[in-house]
Amino acid sequence: MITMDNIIREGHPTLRKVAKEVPLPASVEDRKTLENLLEYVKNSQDPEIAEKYGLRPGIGLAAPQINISKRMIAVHLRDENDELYSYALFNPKIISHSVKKSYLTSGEGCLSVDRIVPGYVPRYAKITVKGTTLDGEEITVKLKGLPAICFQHEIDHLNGVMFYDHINEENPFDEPENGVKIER
Ligand code: K1U
Ligand code: NI
Repeated sequence: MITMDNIIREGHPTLRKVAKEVPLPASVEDRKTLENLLEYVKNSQDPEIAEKYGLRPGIGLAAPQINISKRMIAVHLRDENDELYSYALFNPKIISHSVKKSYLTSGEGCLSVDRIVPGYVPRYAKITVKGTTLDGEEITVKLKGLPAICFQHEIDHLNGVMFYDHINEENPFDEPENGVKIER
C-alpha cells in the first residue's frame, strides 16, 4: 500500500515532468499502480487507517506524486449534494471547459507540499474529462464544483504543474472575474 513515505515532495524533479501516456490495454503493473492510488485516497479518508499508517487525508492523487511519471490519477470525494465521485483513470484528458472560472475560498493544498500556500487558484468552473477506467472502459465525465477542481489539480500533476503556479504573485487573493466561489 502507498504511505506518505512513497509520496515525493516539491523540489523533486518528477513533479515538474510531463508524464507519459499509458499504453492501453494497461499492463498488470500499471493497473496495480492505479489501484494503489485509489486505495491511498480511500484509506486516507478512513480516520482509523489514516491514523494507523500516518496518512495525510487527500481527495485525489496522481502517479507522478509517487515518482511514476505516467498519466494516471485517482479521485475520491463527495460534492455538496453528497454525491460520490470515485474515479481511477488512465490518460485523463480535459476535452472541453467553460470560460467561467471557479476557485476554492480556502485555497488548495497538495500532498506533495508540506506548507500552506495562501491564495486563490483559478480553475475552469466546468470541465468534461475523457479517460479509461481500470476495466478498460473509455468514459466521459462532466464535472463542476469541487470535483472539477480536484480533477484539474490532478491532471495538472500529469503536466508538471503545481497548484501554486496558478496563484497571482502580486495579489494572491485576486478573484477571477465572475468566478464561482466554492466553500468547503
Ligand atoms: O493531489 C494532491 O496532492 C491531493 C490534493 C488534491 C486537491 C484537489 C483540489 C483541491 C485541493 C487539493 C488533496 O487532496 S489535499 C487534501 C484535501 O484537499 C482534502 C482532504 C480531505 C478532505 C477534504 C480535502
Ligand atoms: Ni497535489
